[in-house]
This record gives sequence, C-alpha cells and structure tokens, in this order.
Amino acid sequence: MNKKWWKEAVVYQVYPRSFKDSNNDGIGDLRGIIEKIDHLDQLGVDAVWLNPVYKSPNDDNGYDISDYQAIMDEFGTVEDLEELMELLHQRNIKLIMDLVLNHSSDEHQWFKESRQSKDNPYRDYYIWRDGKNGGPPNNWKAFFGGSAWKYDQKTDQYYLHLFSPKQPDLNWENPKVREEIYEMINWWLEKGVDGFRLDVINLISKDQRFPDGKKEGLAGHEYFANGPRVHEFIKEMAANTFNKYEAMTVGETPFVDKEEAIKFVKEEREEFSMVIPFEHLEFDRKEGWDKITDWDLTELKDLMSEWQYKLQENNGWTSLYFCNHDQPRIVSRYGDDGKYRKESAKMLGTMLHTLRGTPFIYQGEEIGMTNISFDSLTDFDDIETRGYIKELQEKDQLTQKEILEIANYRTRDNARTPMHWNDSKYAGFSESEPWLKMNSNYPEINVEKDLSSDDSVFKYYQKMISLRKKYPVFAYGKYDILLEADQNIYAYQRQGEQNNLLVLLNFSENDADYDLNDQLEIKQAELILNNYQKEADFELKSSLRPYEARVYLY
Ligand code: TEU
Ligand code: CA
Repeated sequence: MNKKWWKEAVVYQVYPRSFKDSNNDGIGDLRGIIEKIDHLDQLGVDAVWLNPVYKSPNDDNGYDISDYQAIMDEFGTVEDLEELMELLHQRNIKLIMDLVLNHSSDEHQWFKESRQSKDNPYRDYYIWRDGKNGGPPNNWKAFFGGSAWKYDQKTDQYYLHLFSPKQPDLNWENPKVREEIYEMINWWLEKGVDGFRLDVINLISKDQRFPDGKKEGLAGHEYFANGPRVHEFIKEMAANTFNKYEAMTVGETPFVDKEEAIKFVKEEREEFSMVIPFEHLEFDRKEGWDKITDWDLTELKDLMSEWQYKLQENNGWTSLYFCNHDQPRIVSRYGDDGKYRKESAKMLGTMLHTLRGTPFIYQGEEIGMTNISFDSLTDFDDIETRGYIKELQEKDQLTQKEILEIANYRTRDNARTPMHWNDSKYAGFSESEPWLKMNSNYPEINVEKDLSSDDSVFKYYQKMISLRKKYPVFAYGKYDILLEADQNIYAYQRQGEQNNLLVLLNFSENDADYDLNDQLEIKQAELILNNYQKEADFELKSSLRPYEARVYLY
C-alpha cells in the first residue's frame, strides 16, 4: 500500500453559491470563502473542493460552463481565486477544483460556432446526428427528464445533451477537443491547483452506433456510461495532465459498481486517485425518484463491505461521503433530524471517518444541517427537481400535495440552502435576501452555537478529524466486518500496523444489544470516540444507546 497525502486527508466541499456572501448581493462568492478560511482551519480539514466557479449562465448552477478559463461574474475574478488558493496553501489546505468535461454550456464559444453550419470547424466538437422517423436519433433519456437530443433548426440536426439542453455533450472522439481540454487543465495546474473532481467523467465515451437503450433505468445508459473508449480517454488525459503534477483526482461516476470502480482506481492503472460511488445513496430511491422506499441496514452494510473488500484486495481507493450538493441532507435520510439529530449526525459522520477511503464533508454537515421543507412547488430552484415536477404533473397520477412531499424529500435544494453561520437575519450568510430560501431552523442550528457548546456536532467532527491524523490505522488499516447479520448495528474493525480500531454504530432509535465474544478476543480497549457524554466501559457483550457510535483503539 503506497502512502499518499490524499489517502490521509479529509476533504471539505464548498458550494460557493451558498457558503458566504461577501458583498451582500444574496449570492455566495470567492471573497466570502476567503472570509471563512478560519472555519476550515479550525475544523482541521486538509483540502477544499469547490463546485464549479467558472463562467456560466447558471442553467445548472455552474455545471454549464461557457468559459473554462474565467470565473463566474457573481463569484469574483481569477485573481480572487489565486488569492484564495494562496491563503489556503499558507494553512496547508489544498485546493481541488471541479472539472466539467462531459459537456459545456450552449453559450460556450465552441458550441456557438458548432451550431452555425455542418462544415463549421467546430461542428465535431459536439455530437450531431440526423433525426429518425420524424423524431430524435434514438431513445436516450436525459438525467433531467425528457429526450437526450435537441433539434436545432439552423442545420436540421439534433445534438446530444445527457443533462439539460443548455449542456450539450462534448465529442471526445475528436482529438482536437481532447487536446484543448488537456491544455486548459494544465493551465490550472500551472497556477498551483492541487487536484480535480471530474464531473460525470465515466459518461465521456458514447457507443458510436448510438443504439436504442434496452435496459431498465435511464434509457441508453448501457451505451453512454462506462462506454467503449472511456479508459483509453482517461489514461490519455491523466498522462498528459494530472500525473505530471501528482494531482489528486476524484472521478464522479454514476452507474459504477465495485467491479467497474476498480478499473478507474486500481493504482497500477494510473487513472484516478478515487471515485465517487452512488450505490450507497440509492437505497431509498430504488423504485425511482418519485417513490420513497424503505431500506434495510443489512443491505447498506453488505454494499459498503463489498466495496471495502474489493478495493483493499485490488489496491484501489474511494471517497467516503453521504452529503454533497446533489444529495438531500443525510441526517434527514439515514438518521433522525428530530429528537436524535445530534446523535445521528455524529454517528453517520463516524462511519465516514472510520472506513477505508477519503472522507468528504459537505458544508453544513459538520453542524448537522437538515433538509428544508418548501411550501410551494414554485420555491424549487434545482433544475433536476423542476424537470421531475413537470414530468409528474404531466403524468397526472399524483396530487400537487403529494408531488410537493416527494420533491421536498428528494430535492438537491436541500443541500443548497445557505450555510448557517449564526442566528442573525439570513444566518450571517448575507445581509440581503439569499438566492435560495434559508432553512428556518438556523437559530437552533448554526456554527456560532456549535462553537460555544462542548457536545456539538462541530466539536465532534473536529475530534474525529484530529484522531484520523493521529492514528494511521484510520487511513491504512485493513477492513473487516463484524456482527454481519445484525439489523441495527454496523460493526467493523480496522487492523493497522501499530493499532486496531473497533467501530460500533447503532442505526436505530432504540437501544441495541450486541455480543462480540465469538468474533473478537480483546480484553482491553480504549474508547477514543463516543457521541454520548457519559462514556461506556469496554465490554464484548453490551448494549448501544440510540444512534450511539463508539470507536475503540486496541
Ligand atoms: O451530477 C451527476 C449526477 O449523476 C446527478 O445528476 C445525480 O444523478 C443526481 O443529481 C442525483 O439526484 C453531476 C453534478 O454533481 C451535478 O450537480 C450536475 O447537475 C450534473 O453532474 C451535470 O453536470
Ligand atoms: Ca456575493
């Protein structure tokens, strides 16, 4: 096992639009992040990942880029970014940028040219096809609803967009596109950026026959996810860019299971440092976005274990996360955002910081922020939610109230409401009305409050992060599951060179008994982390309190 800084790191994700607004226009910005570096430093994180800050018309909040080498007007300037990077580096915090390479904005110069004529030099920068039988070239569906093809009158052809029509897919088959992309990446690396998170990077190679999709789920995904040349393209890109700088790379990879994951992250293959898995967040949406399903802890345990074993056996690495800008708040999903908010937020955090991989904390998670509840369908900003609402209204099987309930549970806006810094109006995020509604619970849940209380979620995260730094077993220890069939408790050990960890996590709102006598022979162990004030002695047979998390060192 090779040691790497990013295997020992904890990453903090900043969604710039909602982190801190420095000039009171209601929108978070780069100077706002600069104002809050102390918060990151205090928490103890090693790297910051910024969601896209490039020039963009914001059809999908920055994931539609119109200029890869300029900063979005509302966020600031390239100089602001350089200053932020410099200040982070002074505190030994690395900067990870987001790279959106599967698609650009339709307002990018390349696309403006491309749509002009069939013989424009930029035509093949995008994916254009003739229609079929008066409709689109095939049945592929877009992630945000509807067909993945959009008809363009000017040249009487369709272009492919796996996301919104304002996000046309780039044509990676064209070597000129690849060269331009590599040049742009190197421009950022030369500025000193330490790594990248690569948006839906496993979608860049499409099956060039463009057949109709036949599998269940998003139509066509078997032909555009993990496509024929995906590893060839990634190897070429890595060799020409990241690997020359030893940059950290995080591939975002929907439709990837543990077998596919290995192909991206097995160290010897020199593709990515790690991937962003999805399967562990799909338990409550197995039957689709519009149906909330019950789930079972043993399923989550099995899945996490399979990934853990597969990766450690194959010398591969992964990111560990529950929250990001696309996911509703985890405490409202797998935890309890009422009575046991603090306990369950800490317990879920413990899982992320004690498994084998690199933990990613999403802004607000460190204070246990919860989902929001909008009163009206018109409150939603998220383009994905608006797409689904439209589809559900057209299907006409659910009432407006039912649609509102589902949208509130699912919406990505849950993660995107402004950060809670204190209990003043607009929570210290801004002095003007924010771009998205605030969660009304900010007077109870905010950073200032957490800093002044000993048993806050923030203080617990701080402790967890410092423990990871102190004991290499957190990063490098071998994973083994315990109490495999238990329905309430997720238990595992990590075996390191100097010490071992025993982790016990109660996912239920009741006390849960356990007996490890058959599985472990430990007499003494030190409790190094516990989310209850009154700490428990070490016993092989005992009971956990509701949402209790314990980490023992031995
Ligand atoms: O997300 C890709 C992706 O898979 C999401 O669409 C995800 O399936 C969905 O949001 C879950 O509800 C990335 C970005 O993280 C996302 O913000 C962008 O909208 C998307 O790519 C397009 O760039
Ligand atoms: Ca601002």
